[in-house]
Amino acid sequence: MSLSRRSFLKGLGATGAAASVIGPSLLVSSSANAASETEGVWKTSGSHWGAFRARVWAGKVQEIKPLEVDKYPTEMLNGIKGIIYSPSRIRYPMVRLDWLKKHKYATDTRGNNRFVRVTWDEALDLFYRELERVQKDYGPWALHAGQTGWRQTGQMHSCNNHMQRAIGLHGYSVKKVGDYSTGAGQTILPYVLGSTEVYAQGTSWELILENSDNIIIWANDPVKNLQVGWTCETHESFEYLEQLKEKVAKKEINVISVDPVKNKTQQYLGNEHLYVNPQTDVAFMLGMAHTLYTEDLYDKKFIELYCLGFKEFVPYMMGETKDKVEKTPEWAAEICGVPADKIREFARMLVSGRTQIMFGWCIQRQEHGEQPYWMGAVLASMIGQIGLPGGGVSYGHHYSGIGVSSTGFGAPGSYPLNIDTGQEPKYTNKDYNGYSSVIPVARWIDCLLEPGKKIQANGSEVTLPAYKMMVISGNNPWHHHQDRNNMKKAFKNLQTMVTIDFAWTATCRFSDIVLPACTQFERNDIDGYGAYSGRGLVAMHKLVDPLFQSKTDFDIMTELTARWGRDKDYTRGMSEMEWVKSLYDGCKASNPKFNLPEFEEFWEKGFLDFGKGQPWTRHADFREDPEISALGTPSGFIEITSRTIGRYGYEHCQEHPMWFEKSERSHGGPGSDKHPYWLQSCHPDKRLHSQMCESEEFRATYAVQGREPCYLNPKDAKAKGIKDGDLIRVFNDRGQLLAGAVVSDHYPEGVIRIEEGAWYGPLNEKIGAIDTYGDPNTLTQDIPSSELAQATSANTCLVNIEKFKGEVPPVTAFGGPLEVS
Ligand SMILES: Nc1nc2c(c(=O)[nH]1)N[C@H]1C(S)=C(S)[C@@H](COP(=O)(O)OP(=O)(O)OC[C@H]3O[C@@H](n4cnc5c(=O)[nH]c(N)nc54)[C@H](O)[C@@H]3O)O[C@H]1N2
Ligand SMILES: Nc1nc2c(c(=O)[nH]1)N[C@H]1C(S)=C(S)[C@@H](COP(=O)(O)OP(=O)(O)OC[C@H]3O[C@@H](n4cnc5c(=O)[nH]c(N)nc54)[C@H](O)[C@@H]3O)O[C@H]1N2
Ligand SMILES: [Mo]
Repeated sequence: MSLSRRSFLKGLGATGAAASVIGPSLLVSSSANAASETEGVWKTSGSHWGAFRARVWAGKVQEIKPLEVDKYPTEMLNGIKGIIYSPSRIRYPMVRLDWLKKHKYATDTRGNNRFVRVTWDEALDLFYRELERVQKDYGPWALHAGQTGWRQTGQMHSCNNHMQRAIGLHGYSVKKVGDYSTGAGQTILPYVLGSTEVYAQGTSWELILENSDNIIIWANDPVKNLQVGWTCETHESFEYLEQLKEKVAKKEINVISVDPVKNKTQQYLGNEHLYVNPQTDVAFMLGMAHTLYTEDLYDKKFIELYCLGFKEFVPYMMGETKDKVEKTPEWAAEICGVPADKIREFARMLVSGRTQIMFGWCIQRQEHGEQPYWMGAVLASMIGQIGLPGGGVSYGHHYSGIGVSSTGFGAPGSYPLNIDTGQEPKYTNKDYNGYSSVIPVARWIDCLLEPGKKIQANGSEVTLPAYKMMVISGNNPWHHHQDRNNMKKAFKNLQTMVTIDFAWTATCRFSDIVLPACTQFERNDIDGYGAYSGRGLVAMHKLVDPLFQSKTDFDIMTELTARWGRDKDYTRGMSEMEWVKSLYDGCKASNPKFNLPEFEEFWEKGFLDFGKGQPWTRHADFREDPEISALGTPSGFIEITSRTIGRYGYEHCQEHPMWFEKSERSHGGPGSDKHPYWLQSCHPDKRLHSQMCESEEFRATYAVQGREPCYLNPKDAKAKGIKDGDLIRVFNDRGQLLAGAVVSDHYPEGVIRIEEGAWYGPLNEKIGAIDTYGDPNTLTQDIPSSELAQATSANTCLVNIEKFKGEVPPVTAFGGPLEVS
């Protein structure tokens, strides 16, 4: 382990390694001048981790350097080679042995990882046979092809689109609404602020740095999370974070992190940290609102001009309605752990100058995850600065460069998701047999366990479809969903699972047909540079040919659709490069102001830079004139009370924001006597979810005894006899896993972290088997946020820990299937 860590560091080159404690960092040198010094050719590409140039020699990617324009590259670029050359690559089409040879789909042994190698033709014939069987024997309700996720970058090869377009040419199927990222937030905020907010462009950093007196970084870790982006990431935000750091040092801006943990951003900025008990932010905010109200510090004019329903909310806060408890700072202090005086002081500080509140997304990935965002909007309304530069509330400044000014450049379109107008699928049956055709994304396991069940979702009733078959491409549900043992139960009711991926993830292990796609580095593509800034355009040159028997998703789906004679409809008769050029030409035509060169010139250059955009303030137009620029809410105003939600009559999301106790909560809350530690499964610092976990050398730089790290407080460690570097068992009534202890005082007592995306490696397929690598979703709860969003509540999870004793099982997560001849 330590040996590979050393050789890894050596490979990084001389610059920066010591200087970079934090950050998308200086770990990777940003000069590309080595090109002439070494053999091979340099090719341009882009990724979720940024744009880069790769030196290719002897048919192999030798080294990777960030593009010169990226001033803050992430060290995750060092993990890319390990994705391409991972021992966990899917090499050949594989079919699960028992599914192939036994009757009734052999669901009892699903997950035993025993697979046989088949030819491409055999695999695609089986895939087609299953599509036919499901459409003929059941109907569109029996196929779920809706789950999507973090497919690699590149608009032409966007694999979710490829899979859904191909399946769409065969027949109809079950689709999803919402996502795991912001399920609760994107559902509640349209009722309150008129848009999802989470994915909207935010006030520009320039204006925030210029105008804010206070910035509250609430449940938010931008320094960690801005390392990756949905399209090819620019890392431009880090320029502003660097300036913010200077302003914090000079005391020009008062930054406060509200977080149970001293996170990477707080460590980087060196700002004040306000500790809050996990999952209690709504109580904390209610205590602050109470202070602003009773001390007459809130902006009455703003509430009157721009908001609706404050009058109905106040009696709740004052203890006259609902639970009849007055939400005093003393009441809040008991729950959130912040002393009452500190709550008052914090509330007064919020109105002492221009205050920008910046929420992250983790607190809405919890039970009642709708409430903190709604209450945050109420608090911001009481402060009265929504629509002012450097004031108000934002819900996305940590994501994909939101807040970097936009040039106005419109990124290229992607490979068409839907089948073309006028086309019909082979099977036109649209009869869903009384089931819903669209489900809330996180409820797909419930469908398998309780088919036919009726649930409430965002004002509608959903009947969970009894689907029998699932097709997965570009996402990893055996990473992203909660409660592995519950999933194992549910998967007994699934007849056929087809997965298309380049890495042998746990999802492949639990599938029946597995098809090897190639990585983005093995195909040609085009992508926008800067999801929100419109900074430029990247040519993604194929670096090497597809490894083993892998193929592009495009080729796989062309061959699949050929089985029912629809391949020409699928491809429109165009090749990969014809598609890339056509996406470029479309983009050139729709951006006349940018004078794009001809395709050949762009492709040769590899990169076009459009410079910086114009600063902008979110909701300034609404503030200017709330009638003409009304919000998208039913009333056009900020809805502190929502009549629409009130009419739904839900128990866990009522007409205004409220404090609800959680089913599991640490620090004296429900369940904490038996399982005293709150497990937060935050987004990984050195991965993109489960992507790059398969990158061996890179994983070795953070793994502990080959296992995923579990961070915990020194006192908790001591109480359990655990030392830094020990193997520990983390468990609750849902499951158990092995992890490596990292003792750190950045974590408070009672809070532990295992980052999401750690590959699931069960010792065997049995329910309850220990996970040998450390996937936190072995332990999380699969419960909805509420009847409104039905979103994931991964962060409502208590566990216990102990030092691991006994024989240490090997890690089973990596290295592919057990190939049976
Ligand atoms: N406990 C817990 N769970 C969580 C979260 C949490 O905070 N805590 N976060 C949730 C969130 S916000 C998200 S967004 C989800 C993420 O969930 P996912 O999007 O499912 O996660 P990824 O690991 O990015 O999975 C992408 C998969 O697609 C494959 N892939 C990538 N590109 C291609 C391609 O071009 N072709 C093919 N065929 N396959 C490809 C990758 O190899 C990988 O297996 O996880 C959710 N789960
Ligand atoms: N490096 C990296 N960056 C990523 C991703 C990745 O996988 N890797 N994934 C991307 C994606 S898909 C998404 S959705 C975003 C996720 O973005 P987020 O969901 O915002 O990210 P997290 O890191 O899970 O959590 C942010 C902070 O919330 C704090 N927190 C958790 N619970 C509470 C609470 O109850 N109260 C308070 N006050 N704070 C709390 C955590 O301690 C942490 O510091 O990140 C994106 N960026
Ligand atoms: Mo996400």
